[in-house]
Amino acid sequence: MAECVAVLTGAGISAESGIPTFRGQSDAGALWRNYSPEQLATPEAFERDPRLVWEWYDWRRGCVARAEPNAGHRALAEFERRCAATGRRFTLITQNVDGLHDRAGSRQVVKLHGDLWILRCLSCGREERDERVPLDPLPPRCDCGGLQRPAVVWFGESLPAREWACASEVSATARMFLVIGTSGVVYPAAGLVEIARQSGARIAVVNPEPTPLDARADWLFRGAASEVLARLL
Ligand code: BJW
Ligand code: ZN
Repeated sequence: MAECVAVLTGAGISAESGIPTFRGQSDAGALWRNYSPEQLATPEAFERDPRLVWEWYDWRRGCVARAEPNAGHRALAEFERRCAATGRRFTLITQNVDGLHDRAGSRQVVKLHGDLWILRCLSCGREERDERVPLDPLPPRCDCGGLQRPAVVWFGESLPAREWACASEVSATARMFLVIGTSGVVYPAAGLVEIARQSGARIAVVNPEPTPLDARADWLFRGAASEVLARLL
């Protein structure tokens, strides 16, 4: 079977594109209007105040629309091309919803937490891609009149079944598992590292800060994703 390389990315890989992380070094950096992600990224918050939650997403969509993929995203796309050229299987598992891996040219991208640019109707379930920035009106509505939500995964919600199955399978078969720019505190995504390790993968962690996943690492690269990945390439 082809040698398999898997990568798990988090918000840190997009930090150098100017997109705020969820749990910044200083708490203030991760807050939006004094709300933490744990207060906004929940179905309960959306039920309580859909407009408030949508204002947060609309602001983030604006940040992402103005951003460009950085050298870290591009290095992973190049890594994928090199794996393809040498007969290795490469899968990029991301917790990010910003779409910057796609824009950098990555092909095999498994989006565990959904997509910021897709809206899902709460009444008829229809999903549509909508790249307008800003969205008007807020909250947006489907053609059927139903309230739309961002097609992302909030706390307490299950991850999309197909993506989760693919990510677990890839993690269990990887020889090499790279963990880049994630605080490693959100499950089940963080648990993929343990799945990979128990299946015999060598683990490399890339992060300027310590994380709970460091204890599982065979190699620890303390630094920004763009610099470390450029060196690794
Ligand atoms: C750089 C850098 C640079 C900076 N270069 N690096 C087991 C134990 C405890 C709790 C649970 C558990 N299992 C499940 C749970 C509950 C919960 C959970 O994990 N809670 C914990 C937080 C306590 N999980 C869930 O609810 C999940 N669902 C689930 O389990 O379903 C089953 C179930 C159903 C019903 C009941 C119970 C269970 C769903 C989780 C969904 C997470 N959703 C979000 C929002 C997505 C949409 C959106 O974007 O708005 O996903 S929350 C947010 O956190 C987002 C991220 O993908 C996710 C992870 O964050 P990430 O990417 O790691 O970012 P940061 O900011 O935390 O870290 C950035 C890192 O980058 C830092 O380390 C920096 O140092 C680093 N960095 N610059 C490299 N230049
Ligand atoms: Zn609808």
